[in-house]
Formats: sequence, C-alpha cells, structure tokens
Amino acid sequence: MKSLVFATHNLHKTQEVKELLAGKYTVLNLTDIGCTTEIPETGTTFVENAGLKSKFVLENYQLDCFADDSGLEVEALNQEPGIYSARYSGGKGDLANLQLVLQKMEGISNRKARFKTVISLMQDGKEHLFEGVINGTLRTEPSGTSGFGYDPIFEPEGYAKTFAEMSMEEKNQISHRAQAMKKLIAFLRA
Ligand code: ITT
Repeated sequence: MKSLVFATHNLHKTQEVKELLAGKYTVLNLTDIGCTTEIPETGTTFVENAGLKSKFVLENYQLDCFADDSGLEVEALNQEPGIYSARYSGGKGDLANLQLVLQKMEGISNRKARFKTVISLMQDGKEHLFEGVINGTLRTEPSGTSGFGYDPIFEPEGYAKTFAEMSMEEKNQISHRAQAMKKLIAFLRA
C-alpha cells in the first residue's frame, strides 16, 4: 500500500484521517517521520497555516505531504477562535479552550458556529488546496466523551447530538475534515 505523510502532531486528527484512508493509504504523521519540531503557524488564515506545515515537511524532509489547518468559527464571536482554536486559552489545552468559548457565549442567543478545515497537499513541488465546512450550533454545556477539541459543545446541523456523542465513524461521515479529505482522495485518484 502507498504511504502518505500527514504533517500533524495531533493524534486525534491522525486517527480520523487513518480511518478515512483505511485500505487505501498508510498514513505517517510527523512523529512517524522523526519530526519533533512544533512547526510555527504564523499565518493569518487556515490556507496560509496549512501551507506552512506542508511546505516545512517538503523543505526539511524532501517528502510530498499534506497538512490540515482547522478550527471553530463562532458567528457571534466574529468567527473566533478560528485559526487560534488550538491556543485560544493561551496554551492551557482543549478543555480550557472550550470553557473560554462557553464563557464568552454566556447570555448570547445566536449559537451558530462552524468547523472549517483546509488541507494543503504538496505534490511534485505544487500546492493543492481542499476545504471542508460543517455548520452547526454551540451547546451551553459540554456533552459526550469521544473526539477532541471543541467536539463536546458542537452540535452539527440536522443532528440532536454533539460530535463528542458520535462514534468516529459517524463523525467521519459528515465532518469538516472528512469533507476536505474526500476531495483530497478524489484528487489523488484522478
Ligand atoms: P497540528 O497543527 O499539529 O495539525 P493542531 O491541534 O495544532 O495540530 P490546528 O492548528 O489545525 O491543529 O488547530 C486545530 C484546533 O481546532 C484543534 O486543536 C481543536 O481545538 C480545533 N479542532 C479542529 N478540528 C476539530 C474537530 O474535528 N473537533 C474538535 N475540535 C477541532
């Protein structure tokens, strides 16, 4: 089976992507290729940050690869935390990030939010971009234990449960990352 390098240190993302590519590609993440560097995400958009990660791997390891930059955009918070999703609470971790969002949303009735993923694929020296978005609403309290990040407070449109109340298979049918990955897979097939 062919292998693909996924430029991430995030084990949850790795697991989701492994599941999406099962039987098609072997996925190697940054740890697997011996990269322990925290690649600086100095861009101001998902597109820029995804590109920084994929290009870092190409430049330093001479490997084609793809990277995902993703996050939660909350309408009433001017699309925050957005590109700062992983470090919204200043590096205190997923739970603190999620609690900060809930705190900022206290008393706000517009609960609309969306998850976005941009994937940057560097292949034969060229960049290809793939995007996925899922709309939903924010709960007032966390619910569910699977997934990661903001999953316990995000209820996707058309469902009566949070991402954290879904199995990985169920989340992978609809999520922002899965949608972007499906476009990447179709591109690789073509
Ligand atoms: P890498 O840069 O190493 O890939 P990261 O966790 O820093 O890992 P990002 O910079 O793309 O990744 O930040 C994504 C953050 O957005 C992530 O840490 C979560 O807080 C949130 N997030 C992204 N996708 C999510 C999902 O499917 N479910 C819940 N939260 C998600």
